[in-house]
Amino acid sequence: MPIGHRQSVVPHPHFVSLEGGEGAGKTTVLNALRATLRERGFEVVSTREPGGTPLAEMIRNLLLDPSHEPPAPETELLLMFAARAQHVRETIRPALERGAWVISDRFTDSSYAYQGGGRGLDPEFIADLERRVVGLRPGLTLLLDIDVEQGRERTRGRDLHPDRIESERDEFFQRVRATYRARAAADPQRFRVIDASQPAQAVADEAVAQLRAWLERRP
Ligand code: Z5A
Repeated sequence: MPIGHRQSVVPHPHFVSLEGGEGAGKTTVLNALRATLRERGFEVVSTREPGGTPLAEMIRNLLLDPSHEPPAPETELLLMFAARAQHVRETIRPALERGAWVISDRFTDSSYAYQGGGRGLDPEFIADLERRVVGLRPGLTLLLDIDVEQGRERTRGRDLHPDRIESERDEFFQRVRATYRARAAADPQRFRVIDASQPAQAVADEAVAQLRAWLERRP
């Protein structure tokens, strides 16, 4: 089959993604999930998007750098998928094929939320790229859902120099959040929505409980 011809997106049970807006607390949750899987003796690869390989991290720097002219929405989307293609081929697929678990801080749902919902790009265009370039989706996606203002308040002290996407206005992030919630509602088999306004420990505990339930269903 020619490269890029792939027409399906296949879920993998050992692939977990974390999604959510700014300040949702993905870092704490990722650490808790990784510890839970390691306690059970699994190899775990934790990674992030955009990024996860040296080349994809370079694309990340390009994407988040506020010093050049703003990319066109299509440029932003295609760079996200360029990084993802590399990430899937170099990091995620090899890990899954050798039997490891993969936890990714963001994956393709971020493109639907930010470039689709936020920038207004056609979700069918994104779905086509997802089929042709990625061909893989997580078995389990935890959406850390939080009010935009509350999430931004958490990162305000940290972000003295906000990156290009962090500098967007609240309305952009409202559209991102609405898109995430709509995607979760449309695919309850894969998504678990966690109230990320709770204290960090409560959010992590709920995420670990969801992972344990997933492990029981899919050893
Ligand atoms: N992006 C895209 O547009 N399209 C795509 O396809 C992909 C990504 C893959 C990535 O940058 C940017 O790229 C992102 C989406 C876009 N843009 N934005 N905005 P990133 O990875 O650097 O950005 P991020 O994922 O939003 O990182 P973040 O703001 O750091 O969010 P987080 O990882 O969920 O938060 P955190 O670091 O775990 O916590 C943030 C702060 O809140 C920290 O000080 C914590 O101590 C605090 N915190 C966390 N949880 C709590 C609770 N529960 N209570 C109180 N305080 C808390």
